[in-house]
Amino acid sequence: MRSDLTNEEGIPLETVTPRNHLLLQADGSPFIMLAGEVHNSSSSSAEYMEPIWKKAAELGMNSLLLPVTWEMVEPEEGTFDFRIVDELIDQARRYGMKIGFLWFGAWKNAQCYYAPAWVKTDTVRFRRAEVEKGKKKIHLQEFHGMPYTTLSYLCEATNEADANAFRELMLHIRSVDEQERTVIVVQVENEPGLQGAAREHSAAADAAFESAVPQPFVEYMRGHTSTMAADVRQAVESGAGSGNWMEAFGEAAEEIFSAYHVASYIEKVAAAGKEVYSLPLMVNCWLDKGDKPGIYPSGGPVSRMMEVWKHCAPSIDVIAPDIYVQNFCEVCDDYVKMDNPLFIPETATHGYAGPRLVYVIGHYHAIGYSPFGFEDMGKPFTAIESYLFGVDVGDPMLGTPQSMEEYAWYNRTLGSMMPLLTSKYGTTDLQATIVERPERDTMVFGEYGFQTWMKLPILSRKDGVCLVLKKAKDEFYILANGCAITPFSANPQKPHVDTLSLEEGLFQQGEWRMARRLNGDDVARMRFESPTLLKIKLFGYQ
Ligand code: N0T
Repeated sequence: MRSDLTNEEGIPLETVTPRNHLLLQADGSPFIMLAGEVHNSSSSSAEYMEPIWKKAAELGMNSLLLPVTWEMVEPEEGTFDFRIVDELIDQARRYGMKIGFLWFGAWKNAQCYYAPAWVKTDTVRFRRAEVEKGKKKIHLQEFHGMPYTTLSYLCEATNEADANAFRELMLHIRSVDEQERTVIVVQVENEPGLQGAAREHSAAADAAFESAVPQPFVEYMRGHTSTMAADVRQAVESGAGSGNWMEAFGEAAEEIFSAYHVASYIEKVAAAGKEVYSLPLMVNCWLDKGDKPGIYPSGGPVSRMMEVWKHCAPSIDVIAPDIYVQNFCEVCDDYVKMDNPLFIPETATHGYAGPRLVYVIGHYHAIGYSPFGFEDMGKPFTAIESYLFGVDVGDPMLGTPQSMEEYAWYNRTLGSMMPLLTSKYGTTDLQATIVERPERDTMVFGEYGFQTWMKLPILSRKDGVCLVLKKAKDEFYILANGCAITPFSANPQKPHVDTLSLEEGLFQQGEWRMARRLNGDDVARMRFESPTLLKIKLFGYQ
């Protein structure tokens, strides 16, 4: 009997706070995107996409994240061409899948790669950012001298043109898809922000930075310090409470200034689209890793600027992290503050991809998870991928691509449980543990609990994961891999537990189908070395 994990009312101490989890809908029901994001150039051609849809289907995915680019849909100002959008929607329907479109507008990885030629060439009307005084093109030292330029977040004309194109895109999607709803979410821009400096340095930017911060914004920031990153909070609290950006926000002023303007820009784009077709909208970010703003895109929707973004961009429903770093769970923790639903639009395709998928659904009740460049899953990593994924040859999980067979099993199994899973979202009836968090190896569900073991002398796996869903007070579904499980009682009146039945099986058309009845050694050890779905019934007694 373990009572240490519940409070006096018997409420588990580690609870899931209800959030806006059921945001995404497909075919009239809540939907978790078991997705993949294609490489940047794949979705510019339906023909090129054909085998990629096939691979997605083989991988058990239910949706894809696909770039739609400004340069392709508005090649000349005011002339729109949505053929590629229609073709992608047709393909998705043929494969029975949903789409999240990624609007590659003014920003793509903090640059303006995807702005149409008529925008790129009119540098007077569509001003570039001055990263350094008088310099619109610099070479980023941190990225091997990579040339860098981007559009100014202070340029009205760019903002209007971008918003107009996005409105046309959303209008078009509505006209072809409002009935079927193949497109269920849209990401506005991609990893926005400014690189090379914490803020722009044109004369106009300097003047804006010197002028008074809108007072309601200062007050909002001072009223929202409880969720802020420590250094941001300190800067905001030690600020003067009014005045120019430096006076109001001290050390954090330049990043907050950029976030304010980037978020306000994107709000205009998002609102223009939402007004004509109200789909859930998200933004994604290039993470900060303790480095200075400008090394990561300054003003981008990183968790340390989430307070700014939630205030300035109310049309954005989700702030989503692109996670290639190894402290994956810590990053997730940062992105569920302020009731932000967890959506991972990009992550690495190495060996942790599968267990992390299970964990984000079980623990964070994530609404979407999508390995990036999934069309290469199963192939050896390229040099660029090794760099991006932080591949460490000493860690076989990082050095090895995710097994496709296993990933497909996870997707299919989670997909088959969709209505059950979503019915438990926002409640403590759905929990998970993962090998990456050995200190959180226990789950309590009212009268019963489960202790999971992922590192034992006889079992030491790096992909251990366990998701538990409470079906009835003494009955549970368990999705497990690389772990051993011990059920226990959390009821002081009935401290002992027997396992009445343990079945291995799967869901078919929403019905549980037993494949094997497990007992004897299999109940004694309850150890699962390959992905397994179980149904267990427990009995507590004195
Ligand atoms: C991602 C992807 C794609 C220290 C990179 C991650 C995708 C974009 N950017 O392959 O380009 O479209 O959103 C940026 C992370 C850079 C970290 C630098 C390594």
